[in-house]
Amino acid sequence: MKGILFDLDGVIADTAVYHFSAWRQLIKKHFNCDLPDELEVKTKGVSREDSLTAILSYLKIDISEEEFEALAIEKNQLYLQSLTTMTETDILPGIKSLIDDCKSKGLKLALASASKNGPIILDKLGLAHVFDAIVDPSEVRKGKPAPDIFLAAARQLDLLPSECVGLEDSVAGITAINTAGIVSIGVGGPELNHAKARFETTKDVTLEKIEKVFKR
Ligand code: B16
Ligand code: MG
Repeated sequence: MKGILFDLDGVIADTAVYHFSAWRQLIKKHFNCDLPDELEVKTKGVSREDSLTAILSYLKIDISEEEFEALAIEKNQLYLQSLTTMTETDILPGIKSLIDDCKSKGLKLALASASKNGPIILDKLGLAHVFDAIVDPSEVRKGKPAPDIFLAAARQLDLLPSECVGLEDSVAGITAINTAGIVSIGVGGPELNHAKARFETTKDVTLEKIEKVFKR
């Protein structure tokens, strides 16, 4: 094991809830509809545009390309508003020590997030300097659940997929890691049972446990 590929929202920071709450506000304002909880799983790890497509298709709403673009921009503005008070204290429990342990063992670290806001968030969390590679999701051909972003992360670290482990909180993300031929570790509920190993919370994920899963 030579590299760890981190997802951001839901693994490094608890931003998944802000994403869905921004979608909820937006859809309420424009269409006066309430989004059910089960739609959150479908938007986790999925790009802004793919999330909006999934939401509109669930609501059976058809809009023009211009309206689609305007909604995506407005959603991002709402999301960014919820990040204004974000600081280092918003790093999820156990993640800072996991990163420190990886660094002291000489492991390479990459960020494989679908979020175009990744660099802003890492900056707010004081983690901008930590990663050896940060994949730009707009440079990747297909988003999660396609394997592209994790393959790009391994490539940018100069590693083979088989030398890496990927950490994810989303169904789409675990599928992406598995399809890339990378050892997957899920952080979250039983919807992530397709991961090689799964932990309920970030607190439970230590380097020692990751090493054990990799050797299994
Ligand atoms: P943005 P991750 C993903 O981040 C989120 O899970 C997903 O809900 C969001 O739609 C996507 O980023 C795009 O984010 O609108 O900020 O570009 O989990 O892959 O780190
Ligand atoms: Mg995530």
